[in-house]
Amino acid sequence: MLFKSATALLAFAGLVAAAPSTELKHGSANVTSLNGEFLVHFTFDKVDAGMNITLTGLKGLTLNAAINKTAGYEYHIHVTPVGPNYGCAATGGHLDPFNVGPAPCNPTNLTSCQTGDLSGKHGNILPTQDGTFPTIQYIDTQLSFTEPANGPMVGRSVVIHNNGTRIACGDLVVDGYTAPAGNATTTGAATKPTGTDGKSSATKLIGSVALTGVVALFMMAL
Ligand SMILES: *[C@@H]1O[C@H](CO)[C@@H](O)[C@H](O)[C@H]1NC(C)=O
Ligand SMILES: *[C@@H]1O[C@H](CO)[C@@H](O)[C@H](O)[C@H]1NC(C)=O
Ligand SMILES: *[C@@H]1O[C@H](CO)[C@@H](O)[C@H](O)[C@H]1NC(C)=O
Ligand SMILES: *[C@@H]1O[C@H](CO)[C@@H](O)[C@H](O)[C@H]1NC(C)=O
Ligand SMILES: *[C@@H]1O[C@H](CO)[C@@H](O)[C@H](O)[C@H]1NC(C)=O
Ligand SMILES: *[C@@H]1O[C@H](CO)[C@@H](O)[C@H](O)[C@H]1NC(C)=O
Ligand SMILES: [Cu+2]
Repeated sequence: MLFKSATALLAFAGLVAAAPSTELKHGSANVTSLNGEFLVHFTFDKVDAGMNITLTGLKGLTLNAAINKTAGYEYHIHVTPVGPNYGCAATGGHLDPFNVGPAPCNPTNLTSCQTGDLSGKHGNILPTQDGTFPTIQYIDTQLSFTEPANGPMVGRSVVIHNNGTRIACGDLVVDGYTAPAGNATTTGAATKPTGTDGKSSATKLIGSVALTGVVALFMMAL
């Protein structure tokens, strides 16, 4: 009798739990600079092993740009959405629900990596002559649309840097996700916004003065 009712209760609980939720399975981001000269399309698909991520480089990551070409482009999931006019500064720090901090990520030891440090774990994007690159694809085992409770991958943004400077950003839009009422930003805890670029703001200012072209235009827009 007890067994029977427990089974019924479990079945009922299962129905209740399954019915109202839209499963979050797919997200995407168009990461661009203000003037649109720089564009990378990201997709995020939930798979058994984690998150299947693709980057399609549409334009702008050219060898001709006034950037540090050796460094290539670092990119991360940042905690808050992009501000008005592609305000990449509004995106806060890296998604870091386990408070790893900005120390270098060792991709063979994921506990040393911030969850949102995608290039730390999977490598920087390298510039090419025409500014496009073959699609990059990998599976990240740490990211999830629902876990951990204090730092899921919803309500976030993706930011691309060169040599620490934020050069492009875009909101990470997850199909079926609605931000909590009255809160268009995030659902969870995040890292401290300071220091995550590995540079002081004074250094960034000096760097931006030296840069020209798309990067300089973008920094002016900030
Ligand atoms: C990205 O850009 C494409 C093409 O303009 C558009 O269809 C899509 O809705 C955009 N996605 C996001 C998340 O903004
Ligand atoms: C990940 O995405 C790529 C590109 O869409 C696809 O070819 C591959 O089969 C996917 N991997 C898994 C495990 O779903
Ligand atoms: C890269 O960053 C370093 C250290 O912050 C700075 O000294 C250098 O000028 C930067 N280089 C470029 C090309 O932006
Ligand atoms: C360019 O970036 C590389 C790798 O981060 C760094 O070692 C080098 O010092 C940088 N060069 C300049 C001129 O800033
Ligand atoms: C992995 O990284 C963590 C955090 O930095 C560190 O405490 C731990 O010792 C590292 N493990 C190995 C095997 O290197
Ligand atoms: C929105 O979320 C942030 C981060 O969790 C929180 O600090 C803030 O109070 C929330 N705002 C509203 C209006 O709920
Ligand atoms: Cu970043």
